[in-house]
Amino acid sequence: MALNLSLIGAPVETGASQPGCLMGPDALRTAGIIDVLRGLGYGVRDHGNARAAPGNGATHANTAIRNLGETIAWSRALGDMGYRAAAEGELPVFLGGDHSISMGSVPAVTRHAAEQGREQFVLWLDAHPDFHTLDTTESGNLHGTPVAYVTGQPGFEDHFPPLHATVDPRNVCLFGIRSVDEFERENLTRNGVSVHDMRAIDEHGVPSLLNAFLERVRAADGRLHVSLDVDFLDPTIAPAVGTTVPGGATFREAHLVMEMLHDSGLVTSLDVVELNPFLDERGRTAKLMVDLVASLFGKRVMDRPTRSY
Ligand code: 6HN
Ligand code: MN
Ligand code: MN
Ligand code: MN
Repeated sequence: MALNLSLIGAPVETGASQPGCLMGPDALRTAGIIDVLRGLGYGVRDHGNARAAPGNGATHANTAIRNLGETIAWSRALGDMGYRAAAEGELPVFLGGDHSISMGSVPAVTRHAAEQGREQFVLWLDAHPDFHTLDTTESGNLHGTPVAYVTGQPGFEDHFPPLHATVDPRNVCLFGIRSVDEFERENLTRNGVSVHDMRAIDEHGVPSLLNAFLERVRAADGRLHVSLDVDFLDPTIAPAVGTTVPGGATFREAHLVMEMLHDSGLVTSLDVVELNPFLDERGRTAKLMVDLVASLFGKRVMDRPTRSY
């Protein structure tokens, strides 16, 4: 792992149904993310919160879509910032913001990977596949679309920034999934996306499923982007998200994922998304997210003081 981390605040809520994710980056800072990462020995550069140009009023034939112009502007701004951080050799950490921020972060790192002749892989830790296109989303919430956009599914090209390189859908691993819309189900299978739903995690456990994916990344000498949605976690431990789904990852399952990612040495960029501090209980979800990030960057059980959230 690179030693310098670039924190990019992405105060975005245009892709979500409820307001509040705008406060996500500041809540993660309040929960101590910078000191925790410095304490683990990293150089941390906090770029502060990004800003986007005003939305251009873009519209779409699918009239359910909300905040299209604003979300396009965010994807452009974060795409530029993220690419610069990656090109400078830093490890970008995108602090969301709703999951539409990945329409900037993933294209940014995928562009950098392509320029280095490296293959990009994506581990998507989420209750949802986020595989709608602009034509299929019924909620109109664009946080349900980033995986489709970054893998080059049709219909984004007239609207969102052109992709310098797409992610091969077979290089995407969805992990923790338990709420899939009909269109997503069919199209995920057709595109060869790996889907490890909660049933698979119950049955096989985190290690065998995650190790198989990490081995593929290693064999390809790939770069690995991790996108961590708060709703990957069970709502009983992580209430601060607008799209809770019961039956999510437990505290230890989530930490184990992070610990294995650290040990792999493969992670080259990260999103922390969907934290809605307005829905939190005394900061417990924000603190849990920071603790999970700490595990991903090398904090171990033996370093961990006993603490409750
Ligand atoms: N997320 N599939 C649902 C929709 O509205 O399209 C949920 C999307 C959730 C998005 O959790 O980032
Ligand atoms: Mn998501
Ligand atoms: Mn989700
Ligand atoms: Mn179109």
